[in-house]
Amino acid sequence: MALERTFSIIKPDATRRNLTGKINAKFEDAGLRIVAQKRIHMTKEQAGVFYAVHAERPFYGELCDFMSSAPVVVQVLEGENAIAKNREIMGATNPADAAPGTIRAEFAESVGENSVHGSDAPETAAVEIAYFFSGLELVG
Ligand code: RTP
Ligand code: MG
Repeated sequence: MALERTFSIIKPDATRRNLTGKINAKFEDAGLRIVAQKRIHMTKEQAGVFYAVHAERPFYGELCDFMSSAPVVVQVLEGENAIAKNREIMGATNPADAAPGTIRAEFAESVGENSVHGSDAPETAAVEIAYFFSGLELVG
C-alpha cells in the first residue's frame, strides 16, 4: 500500500494539560511521520467551518466553543494506511468505549473533550489538510 496522509488535531483539552509530546510519541511509535505541524488558536467561526458537517447536531455549538477555547496543534501525519492507523491509535470517540492504550482511553476527558481529531476518509483528509496548510508546508 502507498503512503497516505491524514489530518490530525491535538484538541484544547490536551494542549491545556501539556499532552502534545505524549500524543505525538504515540503517533511516531506507531510509525506515523509528522510531516507538518503548527500551533494555532481558532476563532469560533473557523472551528464552525471545520466542523460544518456537524452543523445540525445538538452538540455543534458546544463543540465550536470548545475547539476555539484554547490553542490546538494541527498536523499532517504520513504513513502506510495513515487514516485508518490514526483512527486506531486515537480510539473510539467516547473515551468510555476506547480500547486500552489508545489516546482517548488514556487522555480524553469526555465524549466532547476527547483530545484528538483524525480524518475519517481520503476525501475529508484532503479537504482538512488544505484548510490549514499550503503545499509548501508539507515536508515528507
Ligand atoms: P473527530 O471528528 O473529532 O475526529 O471525532 P470522531 O470522528 O471520532 O467523532 P465525530 O462523530 O466526527 O464527532 C466530532 C466531534 O464532536 C464531538 N462530539 N460531541 N457531546 C457529544 O455527544 C459529542 N459527540 C461528538 C467530539 O469532540 C467528536 O470528536
Ligand atoms: Mg469525525
